[in-house]
Amino acid sequence: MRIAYIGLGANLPSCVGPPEATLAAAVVRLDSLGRVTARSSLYSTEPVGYAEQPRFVNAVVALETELSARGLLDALMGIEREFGRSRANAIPNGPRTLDLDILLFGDLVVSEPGMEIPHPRLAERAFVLEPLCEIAAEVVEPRSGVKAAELLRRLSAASSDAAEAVLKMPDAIESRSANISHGQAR
Ligand code: PH2
Ligand code: MG
Ligand code: MG
Repeated sequence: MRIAYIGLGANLPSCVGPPEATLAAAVVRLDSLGRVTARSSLYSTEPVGYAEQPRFVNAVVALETELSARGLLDALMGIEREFGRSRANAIPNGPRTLDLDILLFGDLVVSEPGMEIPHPRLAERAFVLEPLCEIAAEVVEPRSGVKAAELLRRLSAASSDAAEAVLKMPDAIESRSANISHGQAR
């Protein structure tokens, strides 16, 4: 049993509604892969990497699972497809109905075609580090040996813009749509 930290992101509506509703529904699907033990707030974030697109909604969950890294990655891509994600003709870093990324998977380090764990751009992304620190500030990034809170502190020191572009959202919508409560669940 390992704990995976999964990054969720969306900036296009899906079959279940706006990005907030997609993320709430995706958390319920993630729970079927093991047990979601913590979830962050939703964050409204400025697009990174490709500017001409809507703002994203981002969040991070902790998932306890028996799946292998490859099994988890395949399951995440299956859930992305359920919510209308298509990789055909997609713009790199462009708009999407749902993105599910393995950020950390216990202390596992994997470098294989199509699968890089920890997420290679974790330390550069406030839209990932802010929600990750909300639920697991002490978790260690195993390549560097540095805690999430320290990665966020360094990023904020290097670029105050990055941190300012990430805004915590009020949680009225998410708690109406999902019965997995905020923070430490069950
Ligand atoms: N995902 C990307 C590229 N840029 N920007 C924000 N704000 N949030 C994302 O989830 C995101 C992004 C590629 O996966
Ligand atoms: Mg991504
Ligand atoms: Mg992805």
